[in-house]
Amino acid sequence: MESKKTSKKLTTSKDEQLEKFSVDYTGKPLTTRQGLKVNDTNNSLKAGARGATLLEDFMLREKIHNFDHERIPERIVHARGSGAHGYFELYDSIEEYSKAGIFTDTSRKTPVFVRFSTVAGSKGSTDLARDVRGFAVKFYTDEGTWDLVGNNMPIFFIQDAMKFPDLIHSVKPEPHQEIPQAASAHDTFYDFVSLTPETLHNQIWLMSDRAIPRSFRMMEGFSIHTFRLINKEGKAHFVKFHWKPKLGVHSVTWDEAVKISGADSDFHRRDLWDAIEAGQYPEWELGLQIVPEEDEHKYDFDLLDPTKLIPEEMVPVKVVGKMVLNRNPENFFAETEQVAFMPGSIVPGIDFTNDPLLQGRLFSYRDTQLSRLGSHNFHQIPINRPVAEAQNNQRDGHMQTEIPKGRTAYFPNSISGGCPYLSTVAEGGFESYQERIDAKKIRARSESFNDHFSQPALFYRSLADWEKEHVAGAYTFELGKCEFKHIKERMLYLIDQIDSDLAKKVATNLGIEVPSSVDMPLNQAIGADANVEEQQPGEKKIYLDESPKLSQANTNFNSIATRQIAVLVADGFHMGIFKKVKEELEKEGAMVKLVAAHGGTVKCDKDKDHKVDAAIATTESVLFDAVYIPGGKKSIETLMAQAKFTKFVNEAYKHCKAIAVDGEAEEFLKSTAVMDISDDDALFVNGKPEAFIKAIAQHRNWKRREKAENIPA
Ligand code: HDD
Repeated sequence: MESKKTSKKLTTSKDEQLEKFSVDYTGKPLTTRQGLKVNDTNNSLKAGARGATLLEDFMLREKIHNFDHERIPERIVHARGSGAHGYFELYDSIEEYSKAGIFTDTSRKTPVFVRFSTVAGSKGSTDLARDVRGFAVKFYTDEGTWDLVGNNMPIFFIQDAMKFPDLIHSVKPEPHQEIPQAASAHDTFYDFVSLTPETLHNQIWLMSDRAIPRSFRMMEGFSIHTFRLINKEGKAHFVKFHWKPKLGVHSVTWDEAVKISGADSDFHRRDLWDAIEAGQYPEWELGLQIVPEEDEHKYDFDLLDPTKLIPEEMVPVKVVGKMVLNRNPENFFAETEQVAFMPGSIVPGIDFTNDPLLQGRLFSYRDTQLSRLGSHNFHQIPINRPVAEAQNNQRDGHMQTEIPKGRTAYFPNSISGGCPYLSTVAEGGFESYQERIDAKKIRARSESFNDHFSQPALFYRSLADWEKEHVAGAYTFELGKCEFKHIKERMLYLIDQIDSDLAKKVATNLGIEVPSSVDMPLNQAIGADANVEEQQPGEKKIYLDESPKLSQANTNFNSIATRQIAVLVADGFHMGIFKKVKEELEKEGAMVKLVAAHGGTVKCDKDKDHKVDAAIATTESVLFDAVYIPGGKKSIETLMAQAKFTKFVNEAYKHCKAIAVDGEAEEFLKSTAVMDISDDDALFVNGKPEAFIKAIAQHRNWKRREKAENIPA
């Protein structure tokens, strides 16, 4: 018999539901799938010890049969992902906007399951690819499941779902050789992008640091689409949803991303898991940008156009609640792999708009689960079960695991007393928003979707200098990987429309000129009979000089919680000051890790053993946020004798991280490539822990970047 598992703290109704399906084999005998006890699972049944294997061997057949079918198709996009359980709490009712229980009942703790992902790579690809990150939240509400399936960037590449297969085919590995994996830096992607100017806004975000987050816990999330909130009176407001991470929005540099991919390609997955195991639960606040229906046409862009954001300076984000992730899945496949998100899952009080990208998504997600999970009964898989009661007359099919009682499976019926019965709107029955529609059936794009340059330009203008440099570097890398000159030129032509300096910089790096005109067969991107002249992007509009909220330079820099601090030590390290530094760092929630010349334990100057977290041979500085080196003559001599410690410090310096040293470690620091110890806000020799902590919270000292850039690490 399988026993129930009770080791984890169950905090929500979904946790309790899942617990009923959890099994724990501790202390149990091995059996076949039929419950038969097994006495040998190492040898097949044979005619003699060396003889042929017998067909009779049902145990062999069962074991191999199961193995043969273990894999399911990975997601066509967002295949690589990591999930966690948690809950959502509302601060104050917003019943004036929405009647949804989740937005009116402050006493609720609504269970959530969240899956973060990259988009292009396969299931086993690196976490640190330059890519958009998926941010999908399943709310198990009392009125049914609501899936908010967003990304970490507030806009999307295309305006119509019809183009999604083309977009994805262009970014996925090229079909003839299946190269490159988890990378947009190749010809087919830029061929498509450069022929499809609507992609430029998301494209420039992809070139920014948002595409290489420090952690899933340090990313924003966005619904992208404008949705509707509906109140009890049936009045609607447009809404865009935002997730704001408590830890701020932070990224790694491209050089780190490349190196992390080798040092720990599970970096983001591990980071999420470890933070939750350590009780450092990641938190986001949910914010709403609300626009009255009357203001639908007030803006210089169309609210239904998913390639446009509403600058927060124009419509502020109203924070309404918070989400906490407090439990890791018990089993990756059962939960994170089998979870099925569908933007079509909504609840009364929330409704769709006519955003043509959203409309197409409403079909795609349900459809894809069938090929991924194999049966339309995928909603019965424990992670996909609603917490709200679910009953209807949809029946049978592969893997039906429920036993519906009774004689009827149709509606209306009298035999079952009309059950399951209908609910009035007042009782919670869902009613679609009664939007007036009076239009011709037409296969076309609205002219109000035409402006493809104003918002990428606003984004670029709003970035700090160091962020702009990163964008130029990213374009250089990505276009540098393209083979076709005409594709690079078409991209440069389009970048030039966004910002001429940026285009010039990238062109110089590529060793080509920014062209003044290019062959742009726009009716490929619009429609064979489209009037291309009319569809040309018009003048760039400046409806805001800058949107500071778009820059990571203006995020939270108030915490070092969960930051990984490497302490470089060898036998004889000085325990005195280190103890104080460690206490101070840990008090602020940082994770202090001893990186030593060898594994096992290392002795301090008090002759005490300290557990080593990582031997230098097994780790890299790119996996840490800051470095501390305590003094101790013998320890420092050992560190200085091993080149990898010097490389560790050089790289931390190159990546503009905080470094603090005490005592004899100053000598070590001077022997590295670190420059101008006195003139750096994030370098400390015999300094105060408080100053070190402040510098770590700043994430990076970008002022150092010019000096650090040329360090050959
Ligand atoms: Fe999508 C998965 C986000 C447009 C079709 N999408 C998927 C996931 C995320 C997004 C986060 C992973 C969910 C998970 O963790 O299981 N997708 C977006 C966003 C979009 C978007 C924010 C635009 C605003 N997607 C989009 C379009 C289509 C799809 C236009 C198709 C017409 N997306 C899919 C899919 C996936 C998917 C093929 C793959 C696996 C799955 O659905 O469950 O159906």
